[in-house]
Amino acid sequence: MGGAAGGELPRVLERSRNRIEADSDLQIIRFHGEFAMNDKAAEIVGKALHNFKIELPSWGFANTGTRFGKFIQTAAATTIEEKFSDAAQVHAATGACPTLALHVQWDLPRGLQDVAEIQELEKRFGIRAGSINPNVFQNQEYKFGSIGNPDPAIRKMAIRHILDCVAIADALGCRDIAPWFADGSNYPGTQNMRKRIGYFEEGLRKVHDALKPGQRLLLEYKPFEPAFYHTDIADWGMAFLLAKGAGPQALVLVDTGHHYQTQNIEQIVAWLLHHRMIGGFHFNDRRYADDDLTLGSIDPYQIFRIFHEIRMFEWESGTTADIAYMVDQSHNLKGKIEAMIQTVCTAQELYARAVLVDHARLVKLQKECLLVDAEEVLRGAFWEDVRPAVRRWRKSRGWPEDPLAAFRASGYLERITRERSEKNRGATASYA
Ligand code: RM4
Ligand code: MN
Ligand code: MN
Repeated sequence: MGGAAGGELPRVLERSRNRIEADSDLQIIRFHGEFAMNDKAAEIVGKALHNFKIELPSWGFANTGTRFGKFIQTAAATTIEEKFSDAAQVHAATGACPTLALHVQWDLPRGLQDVAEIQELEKRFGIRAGSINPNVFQNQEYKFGSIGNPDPAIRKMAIRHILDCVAIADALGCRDIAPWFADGSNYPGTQNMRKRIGYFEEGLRKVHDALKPGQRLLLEYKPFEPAFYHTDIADWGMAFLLAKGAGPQALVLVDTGHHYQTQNIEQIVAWLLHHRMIGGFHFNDRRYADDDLTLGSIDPYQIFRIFHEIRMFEWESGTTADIAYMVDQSHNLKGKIEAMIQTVCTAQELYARAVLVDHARLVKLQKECLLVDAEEVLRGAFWEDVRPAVRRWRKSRGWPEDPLAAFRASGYLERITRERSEKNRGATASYA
C-alpha cells in the first residue's frame, strides 16, 4: 500500500511539488491555495476508501442515557434483531460498515446459547458479528473490580466470562475480543495498586492462552470513570505492558475519548504503530471527558492527525496497519441511526484527507527542518474539500451519493418509530 501511495501521487500534487522545489518558501504557501482535486487524486481517495471499513457498536442503537436522566427515543432498538436491522441501514447508506460489535451481556445474555440466533441475524441482514465485548463491570460482584478484584473467586468469575467470550468469538468466527475494565478505586490507600497489576497480568495471560490462532485480545484503557482515584488500566502504557505480558495476540485499543485534555493522541498512535501494538480504535469525540460525541464534531483535526500517522506509517513501512476501526458512541439526544451515518461519513472524509498527504514531500521537508513548509503539507491536505471525490466514489460503487439524505428518504425511520414506540414506552436504558 505504501509503495502504491508513494508512487502514484495525484498529478496536481506532483506538479505543485515540482514547482515548489524550484520556488521560494513564500510561494509554496501560495501554491497550496491552488491545490485542486483532479481525477487521479479522486481515484486514490476512492481506492483508499474502498478498503476503509468501520465497525458499528450494537449499543449505539439502543436507548442509553446519562447519570441524570434517560430520554427514551421511540425509534431506539429494543432487541438484538433491531440492532442488526439498524446497523444494516447504516451499511446500506454508506457501504462501509459490514460488521457489528456485540456486547455479550446485552446482546447474548445466554452466552454461547445465543450464537445460533446471531448467525441467523447475520444472514438475514447481511451484517457480520464483529468484535466481542465482554461485560465485567455490571454485575454486583464487580463492585470492587473484576480481574483486579482482591477476592480470588470474583477474579475467577471475570476470567470465566471473558473465556466464554473467546468461545463465542470462535463460534461466530470473530477475530477480536475487546474487554474494557472498569476496575479501579475511589480513595487513596483503599486498594493495593501493585497487587492488582499482578492480578491483571495473571488473568490476561489466562485469557491469552485460550485464544485461537488469529484471534486477538484488544486491551482498552481509560484514565478515570467509574473509578475516580485509580484505574487499573489507566493509559496506553499500562495497556501496552499488560498486552505484552499477556502474549503476542494481545494488542492495545485506543478509544479516542479516553485521554486527558490536550493529550497528544496521535503520538500515542505513533508509538503503538512503531511497536506494532495497535489493534483497534473506538471512535468518538469529546469536549471534556468520555463524552462519546459524534466523531470529529469537536476536533476534526485530531482525527485527521491520527489518520495521518497511520497513513504515514503505511507508506514508510510498505505494510498495511491491521487496525480495527470501530465506533464507540451512544447518542442520547440525536437520532441514533442518523448520528451513526454522520460518524461514518466524517471518518471517511477525514481519512480521505489524510490519504492526500504528500508523504515523499513531507519526509524531505522534515529532514531539512523546513517547518512551515512541512506543516503546510499537512494543513493543505486537511483543508482540501474531498467531498466531491467521496461522492464520486460512492456513486461509482452504487452507494447513495448522500447517505444521510438517502436514509431520510427511505422511510425506515418512520416505520421503526411506528413499530417500536409502544415497546420503548417505559423502557429502561441498559447502559449509562
Ligand atoms: C467505556 C468504554 C467501553 C464501553 C463501556 C461501556 O467507557 O468506552 O468501550 O464498552 O464504556
Ligand atoms: Mn470504548
Ligand atoms: Mn468510553
